[in-house]
Amino acid sequence: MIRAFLALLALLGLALAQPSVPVWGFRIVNTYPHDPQAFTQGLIYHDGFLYEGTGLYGQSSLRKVELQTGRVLQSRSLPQKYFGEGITLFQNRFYQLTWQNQEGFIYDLNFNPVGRFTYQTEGWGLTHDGQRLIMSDGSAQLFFLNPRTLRPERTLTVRAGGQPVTRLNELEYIQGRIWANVWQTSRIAIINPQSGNVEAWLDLSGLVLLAQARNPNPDAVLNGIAYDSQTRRIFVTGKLWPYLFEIAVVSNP
Ligand code: DDQ
Ligand code: CA
Repeated sequence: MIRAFLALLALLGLALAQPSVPVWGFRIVNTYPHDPQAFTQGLIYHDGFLYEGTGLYGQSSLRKVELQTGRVLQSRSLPQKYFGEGITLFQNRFYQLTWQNQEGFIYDLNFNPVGRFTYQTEGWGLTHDGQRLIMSDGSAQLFFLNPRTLRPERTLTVRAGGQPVTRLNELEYIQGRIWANVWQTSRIAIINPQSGNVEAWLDLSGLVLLAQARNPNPDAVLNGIAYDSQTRRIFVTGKLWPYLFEIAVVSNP
């Protein structure tokens, strides 16, 4: 009894010792249409266009999308047995993960297949830091892949206030931080890539409410972060969302 009490006290002390993670808000800068059939699993911005990876068996694709209209300009389907996941563009090659197939696809800028690779975990989100591809698998771990061998060279456990953050999903490397959607939540974790600490939460529940009003499907979760490094624009959307938003972070909401 006393022991349990002491253990509880120790836990409480630990919790209090952890600096709390700030929660940031957002402002909508622009609203664009988004294909409400797109089960968004990967999103990036490159050279004036969005590129999107979509999931679900038989509906998975890699697409080039016009920002202003949401129009799909080009699309390559994955074979029926693959559930498409995160995408990134590294040195003029698109990399696309699959959920439970443990197999990734590589394409050139015109979506011509140029290779495949395998991995040992599930595939969820994908981005890169200019040196390595960074991959999530639904756990609290991030894997840094050598872009030549596509083997993990480093794993990083993501923690917020000392606690592991599981279900890390779609990723984007933005100004030296890894941004990660947390599956089935309205929050993006902003992660220090050295320590794995969540430095801030970005609370997008306002956007989630907007999207849910249009599509109450429980799978229609926040997912998809893209960054235009040239103009420093940040885009977010969700699975089956009718909108894609350009947002600005408000650090004192
Ligand atoms: N993931 O994006 C969290 C990695 C996977 C989401 C799977 C959502 C289930 C949709 C229905 C699956 C039908 C087999
Ligand atoms: Ca992304």
